[in-house]
Amino acid sequence: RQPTLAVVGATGAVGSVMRELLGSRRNVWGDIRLVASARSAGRTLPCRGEELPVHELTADVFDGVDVAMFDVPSDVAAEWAPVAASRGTVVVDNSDAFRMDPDVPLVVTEVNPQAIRHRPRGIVANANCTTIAMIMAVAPLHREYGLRELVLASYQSVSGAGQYGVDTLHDQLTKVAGDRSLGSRPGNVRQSVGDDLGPFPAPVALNVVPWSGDLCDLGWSSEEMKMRDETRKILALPDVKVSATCVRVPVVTGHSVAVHAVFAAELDADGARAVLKNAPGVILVDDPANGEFPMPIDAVGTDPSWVGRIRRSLDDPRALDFFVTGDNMRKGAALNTAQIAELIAAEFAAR
Ligand code: 2RA
Repeated sequence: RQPTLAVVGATGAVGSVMRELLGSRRNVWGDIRLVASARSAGRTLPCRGEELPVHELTADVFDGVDVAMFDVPSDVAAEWAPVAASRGTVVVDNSDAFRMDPDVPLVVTEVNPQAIRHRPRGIVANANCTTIAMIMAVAPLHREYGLRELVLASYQSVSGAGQYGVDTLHDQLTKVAGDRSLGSRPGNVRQSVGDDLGPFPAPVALNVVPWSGDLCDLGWSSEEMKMRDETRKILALPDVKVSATCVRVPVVTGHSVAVHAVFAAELDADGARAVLKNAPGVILVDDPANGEFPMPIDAVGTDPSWVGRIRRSLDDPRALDFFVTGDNMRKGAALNTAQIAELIAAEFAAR
C-alpha cells in the first residue's frame, strides 16, 4: 500500500522545498498531511498539485501517519520526533537533535542507505547540509582509495541560516549597493550595513565571515564539529582525521567546500575524475581552461553535488584537492530527507 506522509514544518523554507519535491518526484505516497505550528494551522498550501490544509503540530496529528519528514528547529524535533515515533510513525529528521545518537542512523542515501534498517528509536537523521555536499564526492573516492584524512574549508550560503539569513543578505546588499568607497577603508562596510546583522556575527555583504553555528570546546564551531562527527559516523570511520573551517559567504543558496583529502592508496587526478563521473548524485564540472568550475550560481536548484578543480597534491601522491558545490536546500536538506523517506516508503510497498 502507499504509506501516509506527514510534512512537519511545511511552511518553512526547507518545508517549501519539500512540498515542491513532492510534486516533482515519483509519487510513492498515499495521503499527505501538512503540519506546522499553531500560528500557521488553518492555512492551505500547494502540495502535489492540490491545496492542502495545514494542521497544528499535536500528538494526534500523527494518527495513521506512516512516515513523517521533520524540518523544524532542534528543540522542537527533540520534543516531537519521539512523540511521533511512539505512535508508530517513522520520523526522518532534518535537525541536529538526533544525528549523533547511536540508536539513530545518520543517512545520505547514495552513501549509506543500508543504515536505515537499524532504527531502534523509529527515527532516521538527515545529515547537515555542508556535510552532505562534501560527502557525496568524498564517499565514492573513499570506497576506491581508502580515506585517511580530510582538511576542509566551507563557503556556506546565507540560506543555511534560513529565510532570515537570505533577507539579511539582500537587505545589506541594498544598503551597500552603488557606494564605490565601501571595502577600501576599515569599518566602512560595517557602518553602511548598520547594527542589523540578522543571524550572522558580522556583515555578510561584501565580506566573508569565518563563523557558522555555536562556539564549542577549544575554539571550534558547531558547524565544524558537525563536519567531523557526521563524516565519521556516515562513513563508519570513527577515527578518520577531519579538520574543517566553516565560512559564511554572500551567496544566497549553494554550499561549497574546498577539500584536501588524503587516502591510503596513491591516486591521480584522472582516476579520481573517472570515479566521480560514475558516482551517483555527482556531476563533474572540471574544465578550468574553458572557465568550467562547480559554482553555486549554477548548482542552485539542482539535485547533485557538482565537483571540479580536481588536482593531485604536488607534495603527496596519496592526496587530492578539489572543490564541491551543492544546493543546501535540496540535497543538503529537503531532497536527502525525501530520499530517505522514499526508502522507507519502499518497505511499505514490499509488505
Ligand atoms: C548553515 N549548515 O548553513 C547550517 C544549516 N544547517 O547554517
